Amino acid sequence: MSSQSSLIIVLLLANLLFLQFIATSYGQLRVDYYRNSCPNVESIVRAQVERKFKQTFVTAPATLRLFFHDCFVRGCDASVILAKRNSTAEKDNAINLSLAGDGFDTVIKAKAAVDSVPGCRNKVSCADILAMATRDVVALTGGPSYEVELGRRDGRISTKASVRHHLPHADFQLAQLNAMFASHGLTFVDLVALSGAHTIGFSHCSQFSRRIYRFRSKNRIDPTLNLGYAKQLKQMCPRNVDPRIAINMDPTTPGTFDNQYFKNLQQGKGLFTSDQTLFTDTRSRNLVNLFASNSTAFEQAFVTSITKLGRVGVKTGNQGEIRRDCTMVN
Ligand code: HEM
Ligand SMILES: *[C@@H]1O[C@H](CO)[C@@H](O)[C@H](O)[C@H]1NC(C)=O
Ligand SMILES: *[C@@H]1O[C@H](CO)[C@@H](O)[C@H](O)[C@H]1NC(C)=O
Ligand SMILES: CC(=O)N[C@H]1CO[C@H](CO)[C@@H](O)[C@@H]1O
Repeated sequence: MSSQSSLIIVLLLANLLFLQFIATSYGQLRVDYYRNSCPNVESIVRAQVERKFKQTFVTAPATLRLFFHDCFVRGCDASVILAKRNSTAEKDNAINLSLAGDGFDTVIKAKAAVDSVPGCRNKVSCADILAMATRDVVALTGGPSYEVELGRRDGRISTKASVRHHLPHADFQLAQLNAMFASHGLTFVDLVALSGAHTIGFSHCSQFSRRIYRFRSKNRIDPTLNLGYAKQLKQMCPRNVDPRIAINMDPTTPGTFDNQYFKNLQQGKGLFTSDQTLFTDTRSRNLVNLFASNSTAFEQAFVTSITKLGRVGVKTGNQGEIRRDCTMVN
């Protein structure tokens, strides 16, 4: 072998080693990430989530939505939980005004429980606790159980301004929703499956009042809305309603994580434009029909998609930190 070709081989090997190094330092999430450092972390988190869920049902939708918002803004790094005294953090953005406090509280209580176990202290990230708590609330409300990937590190940056272009709005149509999900590496199937999260939880009237009172700036009701449902919505959300009033997003089985959301869409009972468009638009209608008719298909798709959501922009290895207090950088 010439010295030139052995040099090439050495360089190739070095290159491989370097690639390997990059692969491990950016890492992959793993279900058994805390096996040695905090082996009981999942049961510790679950016990706290169950306790809080027994105190208030809102624990479930609030935690699930918090996870979504966290992952869509700067990746799943618990940046949404950071607070700043001057109200310039992500959670201070208007769109987060409606994030129920119980989601934050769930993570903070679970973190305290984890850190009360001496071996686990300061070993488990707030981002992972939110991911575990999300899995737990889905199961607690009757949804599928799944293994949750772990190993996320917490971010150090949270700004109000970063929220604007990263979260979808209730008046988005399919193309806008698709574009936003695609920008986070999520597909059209992920969009439809994850929207099924609206099978639990609450919305303030302002999110859809245009659909029942001023559709396209006229004194009209959105024609894609079921008329009977629109009338009920008007009763629950009269003009000049108290802005704190929130109503069930799934009018049929509000307390259960099931595929009723998709059946509602078939009947024109999607609360937001962003919900109803999934059925109105023929490009996604077949998928809605599938999830409406086959709850196993929905549950499998949801698990796949929420696992993908949990990988969006994660920080691993030496990136970020393990926050000691979920509301503050170390
Ligand atoms: C597809 C685009 C989406 C849009 C436009 C959207 C929009 C909204 C809006 C406007 C609310 C009501 C907020 C309020 O008035 O309090 C809401 C609630 C909620 N969203 Fe979404 N969302 C979307 C996707 C998702 C996803 C992917 C998830 C989770 C995987 C999710 C989970 C929830 C939950 C659980 C609630 C209820 C929160 C509570 O009761 O505290 N949403 N969403
Ligand atoms: C708000 O506080 C943070 C630190 O908590 C600081 O980095 C930021 O510059 C402040 N922003 C304003 C507008 O004062
Ligand atoms: C429902 O979906 C599951 C999972 O995709 C599939 O295995 C099953 O055959 C479907 N059931 C029906 C009745 O189509
Ligand atoms: C849950 C939560 O922290 N909500 C905050 C959202 O932002 C407003 C200020 O813009 C705060 O008053 C809320 O407490």
